[in-house]
Amino acid sequence: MATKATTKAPSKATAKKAAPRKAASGKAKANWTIESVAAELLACEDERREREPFTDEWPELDLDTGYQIQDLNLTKRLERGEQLIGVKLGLTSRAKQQRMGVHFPFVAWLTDAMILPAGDPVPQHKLIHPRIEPEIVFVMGDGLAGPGVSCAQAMSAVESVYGGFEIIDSRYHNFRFKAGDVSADNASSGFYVTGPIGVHPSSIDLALEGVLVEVDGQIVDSATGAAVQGHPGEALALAANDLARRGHSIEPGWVVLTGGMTDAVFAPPGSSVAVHFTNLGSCFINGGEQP
Ligand code: 0L1
Ligand code: MG
Repeated sequence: MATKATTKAPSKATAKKAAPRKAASGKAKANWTIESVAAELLACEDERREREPFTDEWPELDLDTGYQIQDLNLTKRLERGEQLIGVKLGLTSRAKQQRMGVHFPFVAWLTDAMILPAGDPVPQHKLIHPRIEPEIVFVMGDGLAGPGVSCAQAMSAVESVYGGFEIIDSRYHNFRFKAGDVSADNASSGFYVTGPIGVHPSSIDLALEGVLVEVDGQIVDSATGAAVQGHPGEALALAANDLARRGHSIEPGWVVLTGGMTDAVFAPPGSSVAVHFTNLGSCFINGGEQP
């Protein structure tokens, strides 16, 4: 499928300045801007430091302003040598939406710094409070450019499908955030692991693909692919259409994480987590060591 939009790091010139904000009491609060929130979020990530959500002080920080912050930090990630390799969706399942209190899906960036080789432990020394969630992962054969992309069109651009998991890590205390906070925070990005079996999309019914989540030998959650927007291909179409609104498209070769199928589980040092898919194999991870 032809790619209509280009994928480029967004220009800083597009970033709006935020007006000074006042608390309900009328007292002026911190004067956050797109630039200062972006810098603070990257600093929190680099320093393994959590903070309270910006919307406590900047209630107008909405999804689209969060996207501008996310885009600015993508530019900074690329400037420091990371490669853009794809996108990830957040909150595509009801389980995740209910748990996080944000009731619509959104899109964030994946760079090569977020790849964790299968078999590595949770890199606790780089993370604040990691949680693990199972995901259906696509590798794109063709590009995909919205608007108006359907699930069937999206699936025809997929080269292979994997099971896998994401290690999310919010920069917000207790994962407490609103839509603007979490989109700014690149949808709590941390790391992801791709499972051992890749299949052509025509050879699997993804809506029926099951997953069991095991923590320390106990099955704690389960879902099927239908938990993700009815079909993970719907999430892929949603990503293409949402990115088109932002002037971007999905590129051939990109990885797309379609969103946590279940609520995420904690992965503290010493724990062990596995996700078992019906047809896409199992992935295991050790919680690693206290940093
Ligand atoms: O911290 C979060 O749960 C927000 C990111 C959601 C990621 C996902 O749904 O896959
Ligand atoms: Mg996820």
